[in-house]
Amino acid sequence: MTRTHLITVVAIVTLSFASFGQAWAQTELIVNGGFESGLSSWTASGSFYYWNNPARAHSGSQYAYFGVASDGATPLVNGSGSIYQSISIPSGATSATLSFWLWVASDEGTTVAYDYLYVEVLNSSGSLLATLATYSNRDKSGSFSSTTPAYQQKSLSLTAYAGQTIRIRFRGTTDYRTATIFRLDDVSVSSTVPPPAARIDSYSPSSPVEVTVGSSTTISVTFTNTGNTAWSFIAGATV
Ligand SMILES: [Ca+2]
Repeated sequence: MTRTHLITVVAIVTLSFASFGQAWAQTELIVNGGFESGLSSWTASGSFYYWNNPARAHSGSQYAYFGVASDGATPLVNGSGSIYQSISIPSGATSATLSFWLWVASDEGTTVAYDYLYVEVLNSSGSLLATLATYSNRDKSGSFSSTTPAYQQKSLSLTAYAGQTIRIRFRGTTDYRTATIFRLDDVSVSSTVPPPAARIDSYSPSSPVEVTVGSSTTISVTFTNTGNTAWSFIAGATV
């Protein structure tokens, strides 16, 4: 007498994504934004300098400035200068914010603007895309020789540039007389990227397939990364 046993083998296929479970990622894109390494990582031209004086820095001991000669004291007349840094804002970033601390000290009045500091966005070729903000002697917090730091934090949105490589440039100009100094410290670009996600688009075989003991079969699954950061795929199967 023969008895037939039906044995069902259940295969459990585990699909996992190595970067799942990540929180929203916040990334700092500016290097040496506090100028503690001088103008390292910044490309400077003209009369834009840095200075070491903990009493005048917003944090640390150094800051960048425009409006005064490289000796840190002589008013810069008919001057110009800039610093910029290239950054790549991740595609899919839901926010990107440029922030910095600015202290404007001037012997000019506050009625007419003579000396300027522009905050600009350029493309990777150096073409001007936008002027995000314009500051001048009208924004001064005290006289040119004032020694009490009067930094103000500024925040400007860069979200529109998600997925692009851009230059963040600070560019100054002064007129023919009367000093204005723009002190700049703790420049930051913080971007926020959502956690990764995935969608299963197709798989095969899509109908039951018989696998005999000692043999193997191939299961093919196609995914789309629907998040904004890269993930790696780990497949495991147990029988
Ligand atoms: Ca600093």
